[in-house]
Amino acid sequence: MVSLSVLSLECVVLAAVARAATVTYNWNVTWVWASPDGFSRPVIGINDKWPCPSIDATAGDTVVVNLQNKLVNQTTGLHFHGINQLQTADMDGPSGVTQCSVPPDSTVKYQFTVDTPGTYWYHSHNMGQYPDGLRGPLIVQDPNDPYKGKYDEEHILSMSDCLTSVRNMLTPSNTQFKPPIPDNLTVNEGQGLKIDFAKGKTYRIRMINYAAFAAAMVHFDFHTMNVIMNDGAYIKKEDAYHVRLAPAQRYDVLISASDNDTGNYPFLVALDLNRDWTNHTEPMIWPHNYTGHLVMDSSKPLGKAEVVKQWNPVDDADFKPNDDLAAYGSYDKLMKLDFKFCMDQNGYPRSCFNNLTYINQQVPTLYSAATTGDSNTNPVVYGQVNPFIVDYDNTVQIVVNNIDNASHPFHLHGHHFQVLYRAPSSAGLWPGRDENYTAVPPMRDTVAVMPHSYAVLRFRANNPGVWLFHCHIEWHVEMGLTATVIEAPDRLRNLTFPDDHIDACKKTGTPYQGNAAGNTQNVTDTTGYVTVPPTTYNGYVLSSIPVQMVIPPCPPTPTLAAFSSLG
Ligand SMILES: *[C@@H]1O[C@H](CO)[C@@H](O)[C@H](O)[C@H]1NC(C)=O
Ligand SMILES: *[C@@H]1O[C@H](CO)[C@@H](O)[C@H](O)[C@H]1NC(C)=O
Ligand SMILES: *[C@@H]1O[C@H](CO)[C@@H](O)[C@H](O)[C@H]1NC(C)=O
Ligand SMILES: *[C@@H]1O[C@H](CO)[C@@H](O)[C@H](O)[C@H]1NC(C)=O
Ligand SMILES: *[C@@H]1O[C@H](CO)[C@@H](O)[C@H](O)[C@H]1NC(C)=O
Ligand SMILES: *[C@@H]1O[C@H](CO)[C@@H](O)[C@H](O)[C@H]1NC(C)=O
Ligand SMILES: *[C@@H]1O[C@H](CO)[C@@H](O)[C@H](O)[C@H]1NC(C)=O
Ligand SMILES: *[C@@H]1O[C@H](CO)[C@@H](O)[C@H](O)[C@H]1NC(C)=O
Ligand SMILES: *[C@@H]1O[C@H](CO)[C@@H](O)[C@H](O)[C@H]1NC(C)=O
Ligand SMILES: *[C@@H]1O[C@H](CO)[C@@H](O)[C@H](O)[C@H]1NC(C)=O
Ligand SMILES: *[C@@H]1O[C@H](CO)[C@@H](O)[C@H](O)[C@H]1NC(C)=O
Ligand SMILES: [Cu+2]
Repeated sequence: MVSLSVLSLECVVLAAVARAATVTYNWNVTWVWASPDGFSRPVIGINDKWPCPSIDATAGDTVVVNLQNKLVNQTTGLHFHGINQLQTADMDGPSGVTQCSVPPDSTVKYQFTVDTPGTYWYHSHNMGQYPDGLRGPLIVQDPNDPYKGKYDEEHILSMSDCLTSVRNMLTPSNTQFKPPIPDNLTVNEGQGLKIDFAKGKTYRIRMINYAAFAAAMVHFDFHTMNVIMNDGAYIKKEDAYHVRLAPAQRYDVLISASDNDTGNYPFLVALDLNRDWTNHTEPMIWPHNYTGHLVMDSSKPLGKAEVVKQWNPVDDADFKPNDDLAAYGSYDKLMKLDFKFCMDQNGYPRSCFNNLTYINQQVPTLYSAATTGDSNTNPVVYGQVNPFIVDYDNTVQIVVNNIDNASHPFHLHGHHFQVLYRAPSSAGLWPGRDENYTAVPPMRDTVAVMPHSYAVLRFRANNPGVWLFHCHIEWHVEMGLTATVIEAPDRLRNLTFPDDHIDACKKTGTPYQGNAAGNTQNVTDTTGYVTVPPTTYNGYVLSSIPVQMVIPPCPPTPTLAAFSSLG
């Protein structure tokens, strides 16, 4: 385990009030046949089952996941989305960042404390792999829930888009940066969700968007949602008729069965593939709708969801944090990120921050920070991972200028950030003046930035580690839309890492010390750095499903035929 010299006061207080337990999961990552959208296909599951199980813990608990990779010839790994990993930066999970990817037949242990209650999720952060199925809920219960007593039951409502192939996106011919378009939509990894709904009861619905590409709109017929939490941060209760979840976002909402409720109430989830849902002058498409039901009387018909003529989701930038925490004062460090699509040296479509695309290096970035001594404050040692060095306790302002014509959801690891301002579509670039920001802004871990516009975020650098900031559209991650926060490098020197994590590197001959290329003698010597993005795309490798998967009987379907033609 990492041991850092910092301890957050908040964390100590929380840990003291909760009776901390350890919850342990022994998971083999395995291929499984499933048919989430009616077509049978191999997916990545856990212990030969899919959907993947949830991690259930209480604030203050220690979570242990013993993960064995049984994917035969694919690497893997897990990231715990939204968990701050305070003092356990090496447990965050992204491959090439906080660990080496886990080779087949290897086991690694993840161990960390969950100090902040809320609705989170875990997913592979390796080779664009989570759209193949390796994802699940991570729920941290709160003994001191401010909404305790305000609801009777809770349910998870996850949603995902379904896709068959992404390879055609990452070819030189794709000069328009066209994304792969989802074929369908699933809720709770399947179809036909019914939630029992009883008079007089209030339900907490924990919504999680697992999608690789699409946002989702949600509406409940005849029932108002009271949003109480966004991305694991409590907000003051806010009424909503529609909510929009960008990929990776979560909302916890309360829904009450009123006294006059008698029937069954449909709810609608619609994939939002539009560039800009706020721009009503653009034609909108809604190609995939899903209807589920709140069921009060199963002898009555379930009913069809009402047609939503225009989606008007509640504006999450207007939410108020429940703890009234004011915006952090003036910042010490500015991370200004101009995002646009770009081309690499080989003419492949990529995504750039400040004209540079993220390129995975040989040595995981955290391992470089730990083994390059005083030089770890020099961005040169990390290679082209768009590194930003911030000092301990700095207030950091992130400005994202979205120069693209679609909205993109940006996610920061290791922190909740404040959303000081999200400018409307077509507002242009950040003017460089800090004016008109929200005094008491909402906090979350993923924010949708509008097209041709910008957002201003702040966080307090009180969590030494190496944390990614990236678009959560999985294709854009593969295209390099990532920056790296090197937080408090002076406190990362000489960190030690668990043997099983280092063994994962040794097994594949991956260097785990020194600069980005593993140079330990002269850490500013950039020889061996990866400066050209890969031209073969290994993520989402449906074509490399091991042969033995084909042995179980499975009806030939159009989708399967598509798999085999990928090879
Ligand atoms: C989406 O999934 C539903 C339920 O399995 C299925 O009925 C429908 O045909 C699918 N749509 C497409 C476009 O594949
Ligand atoms: C994981 O696989 C190993 C064999 O490699 C087996 O012994 C073990 O029981 C499996 N664990 C679970 C939880 O299925
Ligand atoms: C939006 O951007 C895409 C990709 O850069 C481009 O193909 C498309 O023409 C743009 N659309 C508009 C309306 O500018
Ligand atoms: C129940 O009554 C309330 C208050 O009159 C009304 O707002 C609501 O729409 C009713 N619900 C249904 C399902 O008719
Ligand atoms: C989905 O629902 C919207 C209305 O909310 C409708 O305009 C659209 O045609 C529907 N799409 C399909 C494929 O049924
Ligand atoms: C990116 O490149 C463009 C065109 O060369 C240039 O105008 C712009 O200033 C560059 N942006 C940054 C942040 O370096
Ligand atoms: C809305 O879309 C239209 C057509 O693409 C575009 O011309 C206009 O600038 C957009 N408006 C805003 C506010 O983004
Ligand atoms: C702040 O608001 C004022 C008044 O609406 C406006 O004049 C000014 O341009 C705004 N500043 C920024 C940076 O948007
Ligand atoms: C880190 O280890 C090196 C080599 O053992 C040692 O010289 C240095 O003092 C250590 N630094 C810290 C901050 O402990
Ligand atoms: C380390 O490498 C850099 C870049 O190649 C070079 O400029 C520098 O002189 C080297 N330092 C030593 C001590 O060799
Ligand atoms: C995995 O195995 C399959 C055949 O079983 C092969 O086609 C594929 O290339 C392999 N993938 C990798 C990444 O080695
Ligand atoms: Cu994106």
